[in-house]
Formats: sequence, structure tokens, C-alpha cells
Amino acid sequence: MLQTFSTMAWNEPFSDTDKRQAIENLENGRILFFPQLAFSLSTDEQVFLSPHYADPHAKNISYHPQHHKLWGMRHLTDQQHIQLKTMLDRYSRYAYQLVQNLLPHYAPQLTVARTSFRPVQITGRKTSYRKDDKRLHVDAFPSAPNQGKRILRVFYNVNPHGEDRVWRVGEPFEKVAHTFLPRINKPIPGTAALLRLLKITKSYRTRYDHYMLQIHDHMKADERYQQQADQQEIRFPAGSAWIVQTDDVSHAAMQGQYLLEQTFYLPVHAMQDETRSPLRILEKITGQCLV
Ligand SMILES: O=C(O)CCC(=O)C(=O)O
Ligand SMILES: [Fe+2]
Repeated sequence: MLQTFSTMAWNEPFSDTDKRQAIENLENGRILFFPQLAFSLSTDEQVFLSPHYADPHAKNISYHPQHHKLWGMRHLTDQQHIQLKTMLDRYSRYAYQLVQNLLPHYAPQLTVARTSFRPVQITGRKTSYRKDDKRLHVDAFPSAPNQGKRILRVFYNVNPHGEDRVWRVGEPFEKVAHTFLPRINKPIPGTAALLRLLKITKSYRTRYDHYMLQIHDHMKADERYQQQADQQEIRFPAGSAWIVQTDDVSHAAMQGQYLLEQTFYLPVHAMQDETRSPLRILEKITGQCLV
């Protein structure tokens, strides 16, 4: 499930063998794991290792690297606001460097999306089942349809007390899709246009987005599936990073506090083998063009 790298710096070059295996593993639903990557915080930044600055109504503190915009936080002085942005901006650039060096084939095609910081302990959090990431799911974003693009994420456990981030990882996407697609209704004609008109979605919710959201919701809602689906626990120690395509790797975050995360989008045609994408797998099963 994991391919482990002994990389110690975010800008370290990789061998051709590493690069070849990385793309192969990623496209086959495995996780690229970097147990020795340090992300150091300045004394000013260490203050942010507290749930105090997280808005209880938001799931995460988020940053948009392109627009230098921060949201989901509270109680920050003007100076701290800049410091936290600087910290997340640095993480975003490091994550991009890592991806650029290891997956050079992907890099020119990537869109840099949101950066997030998650200072709240997962176990104590109360949410609706849809928002509950302690349940196995594949990622699909209700307000940000990605229209078939891959979701590639770089995570870093920045916990200062040596606490692991604990995940469960479930069965391959194709199996998930075969289990849940028969339970899902076709999209209602006109809905996507209406959602866009009302600005509920930031872009057009394609048939692909409809199916992915429904799979996400049905997985989380199914208690029996949560308990009985093939799954394994993976512990990501403090001071480790991992890269995973969360649209096809079924995952649940069970425990942990203080996570950094950078999201990228990748068009399927940039893949080495696009038949492995959730888009092409769903199109194969439904016999329809979905975007
Ligand atoms: O917070 C985490 O460890 C992962 C949560 C999750 O499901 C996600 O970011 O997609
Ligand atoms: Fe997720």
C-alpha cells in the first residue's frame, strides 16, 4: 500500500527509477510515503499549533496560494494573519517542489488548489455523517466540481507531541464503484444548471461530479460497509509526509491533530494510464460519457 522514500529535503532530486515507480504506484492507488521530511516552524509559527485559532464552524484553516487568501481562522492579530499565511505559503511551495521533482510528467499540468491546516483533534469532532472523515470515503467536493480531474494531495503530519495521524484505507476504486453505483440515481436534468445559477457550485456539476458525490455520501452513510469493507490501518508518524490521490483511494482519518495539506488537480489526459482514473472507470461501468 505504501511506497517509502528516504528523502530528507523537499527539493531533493529523485532517480529515474524512483520517478517511474512513483507514477506507477500512484496510478495504481498506492500511497507515496516520506517518513523523514522535516517541515520546521519558527518560534512565531509554533504558536499556531493550537486549536485556538480554528473557527469552530469551519472544518479547517484554508489558504488559497494563488490569491493569498486565508479563511476558517479566528483570534489572529494582523501580524499573526501574515505569519500564518507565510507558513501555509511555504508549505504549498514545498509540496509543489516535491511533486515537481518526483512526478515531473504531472507538474506542468497541475492546478494548485487549496492549502489547509488542521489543528483540531479528529476524535473529538462532531459533524454530520457527510462531513465525517472518520468514515471511509473517496473525495468529492460538493461546491467545487472538478469535472473529472484527479485530486492529488500532499499531507504532512506536523504534530509537535509525536502523535501519529491514523487512517484506514479501503478497497480499490473499481470495487467501490461496483458496490455503490447500482444504488445511485441518475442526475435530475436541470439540477446542475440551477446549482451553478444559484452559485451553490463554483463550476458546472457534471455527471461525473454527481456520481462521485453520491458515492462519497453512500459510502459514509453505510454502517455495515464501514465495518465490513476490506480495510487496513495506516499510521503516519509526526514528521512524515504522504502523497495520495484521494479521489480513488478510499480513506478515513481516525485520529490525529495538526496536519498540513496541499491539494492539486490533474487532468486525466496527463496520466500515464488514464483508464485508471475514476472518470474512465465510471464511464466504463455506466457506458456513458460523464463530462
Ligand atoms: O484529515 C485527514 O487526515 C484526512 C481527511 C480527509 O478525508 C481528506 O482530507 O480528504
Ligand atoms: Fe477525504
